Amino acid sequence: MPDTLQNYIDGRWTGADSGRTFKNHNPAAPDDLIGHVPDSGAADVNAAAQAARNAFDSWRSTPAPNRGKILKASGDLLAERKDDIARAMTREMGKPFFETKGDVQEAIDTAYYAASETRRLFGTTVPSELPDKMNMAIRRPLGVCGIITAWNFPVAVPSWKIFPALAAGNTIVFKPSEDAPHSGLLFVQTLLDAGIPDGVINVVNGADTAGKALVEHPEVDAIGFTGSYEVGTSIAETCGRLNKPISLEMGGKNPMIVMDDADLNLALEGAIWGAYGTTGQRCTATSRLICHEAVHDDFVDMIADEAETLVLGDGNQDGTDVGPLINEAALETVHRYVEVGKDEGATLRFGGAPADVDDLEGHFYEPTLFTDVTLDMTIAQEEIFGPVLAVFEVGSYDEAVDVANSTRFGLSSSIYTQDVNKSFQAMRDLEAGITYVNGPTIGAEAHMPFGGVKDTGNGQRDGGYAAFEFWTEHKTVYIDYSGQLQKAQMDSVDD
Ligand code: UN1
Repeated sequence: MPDTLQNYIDGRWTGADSGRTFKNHNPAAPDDLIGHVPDSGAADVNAAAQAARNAFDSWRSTPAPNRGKILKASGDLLAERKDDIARAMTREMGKPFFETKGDVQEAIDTAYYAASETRRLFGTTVPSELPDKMNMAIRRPLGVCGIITAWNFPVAVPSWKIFPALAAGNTIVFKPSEDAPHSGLLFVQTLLDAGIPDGVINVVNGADTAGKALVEHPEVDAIGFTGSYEVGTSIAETCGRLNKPISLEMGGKNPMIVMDDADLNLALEGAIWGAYGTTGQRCTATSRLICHEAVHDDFVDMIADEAETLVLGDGNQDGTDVGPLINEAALETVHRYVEVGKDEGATLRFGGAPADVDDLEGHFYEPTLFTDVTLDMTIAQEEIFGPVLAVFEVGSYDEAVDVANSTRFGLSSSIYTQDVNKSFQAMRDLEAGITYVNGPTIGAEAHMPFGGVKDTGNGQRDGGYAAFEFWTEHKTVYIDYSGQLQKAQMDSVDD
């Protein structure tokens, strides 16, 4: 008997006001029904936003280190429940157990990082222009924050936004992805068990209707979004009209450059896990390999041999390397891109078809590689979000950088080289929010800024102190202890 999942509003588990639900399946075995999920609408969002508003005063007035204690306890409890949450996450969204454990670990790291930051949350004190006067700027929370996230990192990515937002004194309405609601609920349940007070975090499940109502709700002061470019920019338009701050993390088309002097065995592991890990369903996935002509043929052969050893299957089975795509629509999209790649003249070196996996009806797709890719091709430009690697052959570092920078996205990037000068040039030259040297394009750490340039984002960052810069605003305070009216501009005008 599958579970009925619920919303969490004002300290209570509840269904959608309309009574409507949708089904949540295991992508490795679609007959495995995980649960019925509330299909929420404006009434549910309204109740959640009001609850978050009512809880805001008391939460923001709680001393920040006390908020930090609850976040620390959340991290401890996530660590205790790590395997259980990871098992449920694998069942729900398909990536292998070793990867879902990593997903929960990112949330644990973020909890500890955000908890520690509650003892800093530094503002600034600066000298005044005037005698007997002090100036400072302190950080304040934004208010009620709406969090809308994708299914591929269903605990880590919400945690990147929710923990710093809570640490800073905001309250939350969280809409997990409709493709991974169970993981989101297990995450929130853990925070509640760690002591987050009623109303401080609320969960509204659903799809576009719930998301739209959340963005438009007048009590929601700011939005954090991770997902597609199309949805992100349409939300941003609404936020622009309503004058709400928004932090956007959207697509990637992440290049890995392999130079002629690279350690090819090291680069091989990076390419395999960057391109085919998580079935390519990361915004940081390595989707373009830019190979120096001196090593191109050998390196492509190495990838072909290694990719053959990858075991596709149910991520909860020992030995599985690569799980399914998230749903049927994703499988169709990936396959369509592969067909377009062939039509436009790229050479399909291996893969290129849905994969049969014993006894499983899931949405499996073969690890796929195209060579002879040129910049004008669709597979060179668009985010496929599947296990498809497009290989370019280049003659020089400058050409490699030109190819790397010739997309509209700019999230992650990587270069494999032994040349220290080339490494530093790449750090400078690659148009991306993240550059790895001798590592794949994946593997962000919780206390570092995470996000991208160009069409990947809007200048905001998750992760590290940068996240606090988004989830707080400054209040500037002047304290005059001279006992008289001092006029800064007038007194200094003659200087
Ligand atoms: C994402 O795909 O949205 O750096 C996030 C990484 C992971 C996070 C990916 N830690 O690849």
